[in-house]
Amino acid sequence: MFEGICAGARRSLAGCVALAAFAGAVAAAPSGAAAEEIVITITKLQPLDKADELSSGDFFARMRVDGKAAFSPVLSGDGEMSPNWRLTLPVKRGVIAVNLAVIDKDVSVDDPIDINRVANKRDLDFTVNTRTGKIEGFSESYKTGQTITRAGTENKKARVSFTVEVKK
Ligand SMILES: [Ca+2]
Ligand SMILES: [Ca+2]
Repeated sequence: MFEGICAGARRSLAGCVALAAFAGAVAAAPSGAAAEEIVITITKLQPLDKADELSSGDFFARMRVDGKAAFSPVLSGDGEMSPNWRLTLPVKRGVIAVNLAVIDKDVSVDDPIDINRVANKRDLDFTVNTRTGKIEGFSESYKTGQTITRAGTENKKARVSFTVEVKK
């Protein structure tokens, strides 16, 4: 099951490990605990300043839900990119707290890129209602499938566009 799931989708190793852990939890849970998946697709990424002093930034995205994480591959560049990264995590039905970060990969410490216009906050926190498709936590509310665009204002910043979907 582990290999089948991971081979069928473009997931990082970390995503596979997280999924395998969840699959074990589901197997042990009583029947009726329906599982769904939240899928974030990063459609556009535009660096707004230099993430690295000496080279183009090397970016990846990380989605976190309930202690599990999914990671995109790394993409280098300094112009507008269309990575179409898909981040997928299994969730229970209901209102799910999601964290989304864009990170510049570095040899020493990975730097979070500012994609949140709120001061001193670089990542995005929002909730997804898997029953209604409502996405909340931004200044306006969205529905699943709509493109959400956010940009940071602090040093090492980017504009990111993404969609959120619920797969049943
Ligand atoms: Ca870097
Ligand atoms: Ca910020």
